[in-house]
Amino acid sequence: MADGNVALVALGLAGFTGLMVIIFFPGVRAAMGQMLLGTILTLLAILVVVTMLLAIPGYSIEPLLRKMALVQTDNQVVDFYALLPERYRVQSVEYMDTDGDGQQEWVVFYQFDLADGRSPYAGAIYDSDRGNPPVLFPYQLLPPDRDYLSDGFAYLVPEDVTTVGEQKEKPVNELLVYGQADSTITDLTVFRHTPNTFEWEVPRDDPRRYQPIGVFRGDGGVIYDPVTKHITTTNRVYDRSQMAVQTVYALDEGRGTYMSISDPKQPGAPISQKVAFSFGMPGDILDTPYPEKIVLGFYESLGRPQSQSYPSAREFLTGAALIEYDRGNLAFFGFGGVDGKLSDISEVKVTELQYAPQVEEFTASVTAQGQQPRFLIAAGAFRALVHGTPVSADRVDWVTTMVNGKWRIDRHTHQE
Ligand SMILES: [Ca+2]
Ligand SMILES: [Ca+2]
Repeated sequence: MADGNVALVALGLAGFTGLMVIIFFPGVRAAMGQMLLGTILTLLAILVVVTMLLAIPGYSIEPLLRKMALVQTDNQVVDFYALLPERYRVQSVEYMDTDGDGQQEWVVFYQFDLADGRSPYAGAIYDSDRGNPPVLFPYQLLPPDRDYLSDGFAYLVPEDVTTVGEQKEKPVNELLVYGQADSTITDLTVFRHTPNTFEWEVPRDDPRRYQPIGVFRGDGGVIYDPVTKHITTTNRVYDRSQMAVQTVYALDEGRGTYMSISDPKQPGAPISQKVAFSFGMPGDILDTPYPEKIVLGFYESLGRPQSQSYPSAREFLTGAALIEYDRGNLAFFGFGGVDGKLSDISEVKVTELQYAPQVEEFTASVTAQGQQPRFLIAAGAFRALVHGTPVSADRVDWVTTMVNGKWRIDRHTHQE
């Protein structure tokens, strides 16, 4: 019996027992009557409140957010819900010091509608440190190539990324603006406060007061590492095999930016890039026929400590590959000209991985088990450490074959 059915039967029995008690015990019946009355009154009260809320035209959760935003801003109350025209739907207001002057500003994230029907998030920092009397002026938080921050929920995290352009005694946090869709951070824009007017001037936002020094997107995630200041993006590329390209960018410490010198609208060249599993290597990897997945699994297992959760590098292999693996033939696996053993290899990074779906099942091989489908994979470039020294490996083409119910790889010899 399903859990739900058991619960229903239990509920039925409880109801029946209750009914019997009420019918045969007058004292209990009187007490139950009071409880019932209380319950009905409570339900009625809830009904009245809900009806009234629904009846008020334009009622939404907004007044609550609005109240929270007002509470957050101490005694300096600005109601951005009233200030902004209706097409800017305020989503959050925070009150923090974003320019290091000891005074707090308002960080306002809002949504607006694009012609294509999307409602992305945009943001602005409202400051009142200019003008006499002061004006409340919005400084936009904008990436260089578009007029919004993210399609997902946006929020700001202050973080000291760089000190370039700052006075030693007056450090300023940079602003990390994340965009999050479902549970994945898909956007990260890093802003640096750059004074653009003198205190006695009227405020303006051209050039921008908060300049983007890093703009990153990744449909599989974007991560900032506060220790190395590296930013890693994950972009899914081989959807069928849940594989992604992971790209790592480093801060240009001298210039205080992640952006390229030649094209300030783009991040500079990454410091490393590799093909990886979007969600880590699947434990049942040898049960799936996708050749790109098995080749990546093999190279990830090569030079990695043995684990209970994954097959060892040897288990990925069949045929000549298995024999050469046992002989420790590095050249067979692409490491030609490298002096060492397979166990000397560590930190293998697959930098390119191609598969050729159009030639899959190009031939059926005759094996001891009879005819088996075979799949062709061309593994592109990869890098690794041998004795701790980085080496680039030669391209190796692989074929997958089903052996004893598991998918395995052997080198493709171009003789078919
Ligand atoms: Ca401030
Ligand atoms: Ca700083």
